[in-house]
Amino acid sequence: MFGGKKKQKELKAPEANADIKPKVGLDDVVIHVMPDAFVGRRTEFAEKPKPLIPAAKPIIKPKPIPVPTPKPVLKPQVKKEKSKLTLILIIVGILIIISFGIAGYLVVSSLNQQVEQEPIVIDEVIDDVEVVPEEPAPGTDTDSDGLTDVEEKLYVTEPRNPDTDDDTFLDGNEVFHRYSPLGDSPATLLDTGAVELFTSEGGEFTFTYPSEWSVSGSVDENGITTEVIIGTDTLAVFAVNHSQINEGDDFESWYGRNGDATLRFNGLGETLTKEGYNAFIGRDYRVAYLVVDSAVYTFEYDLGSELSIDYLQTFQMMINSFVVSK
Ligand SMILES: [Ca+2]
Ligand SMILES: [Ca+2]
Ligand SMILES: [Ca+2]
Repeated sequence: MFGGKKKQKELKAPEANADIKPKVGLDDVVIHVMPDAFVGRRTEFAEKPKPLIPAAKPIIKPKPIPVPTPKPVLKPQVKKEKSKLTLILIIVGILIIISFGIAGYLVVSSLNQQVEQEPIVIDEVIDDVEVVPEEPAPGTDTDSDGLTDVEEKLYVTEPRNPDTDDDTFLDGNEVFHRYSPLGDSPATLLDTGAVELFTSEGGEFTFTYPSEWSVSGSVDENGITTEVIIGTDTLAVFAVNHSQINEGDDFESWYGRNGDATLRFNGLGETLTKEGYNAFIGRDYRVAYLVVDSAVYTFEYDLGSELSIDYLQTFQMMINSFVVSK
């Protein structure tokens, strides 16, 4: 088949060559020369006629208004600030809760401690009261005349007048010396009736004591009064004991055997009574040892359970009034 077409092309080749134009020779060239009138003149072009309808200005596409994209930083800042604020609020809230918790714990624990400690404190106070007894104190002397308010009743003197009879001698001083604090007549305390005279069973000794008080003496098998007890209008008690110093002994040796074991002999005060007897004053002025020859008369002011020392001046009065009858 292909062989047949090749033969046809070969047959048409001479016809195609007949259409080829012949080569151009010099005779066929036309040379255009510029006329002299136009040589050196500038080329001018006629102005382009303006179009009747102005060309529509190209529509300027409005530039897209740049929408300011929100700064991405702001939102995070707000978020951050918000988150910071939230964090702070959370922290503050936690702190408040913790504070309330601690405060509540402290209150509860303190209440518990109070509840637990109160009985202990009370026990301690009770123990202290039991362990440390209250020390006795001098009785009240309102007018400072040497007599307590309680003693002023015994001698019918004025508790708010230091010199009831206005004789320049204080009430207490007059009782101490056994004078009447109520005036010149009667002159002595015994005469006023405020005190009475006690005489021992065998008449060995006498002394005065407040009339309102009670007195009782004990006598040994020889009929000698060995002890006198004076009861007061309080729980306090006065006592007078009579004892003998052994032959060859003195009062110091007697005191070593019979005296106050808690007070040495050198700790005793020494004085003379108004009747001229040697008196050794013991502890707190509430013990006195009157030494008369070989006899020792011990005066003792026993407070009992009283905490007010109300009769110290009366105690002195009794000692000063003591007389040994030979
Ligand atoms: Ca007084
Ligand atoms: Ca008085
Ligand atoms: Ca007086």
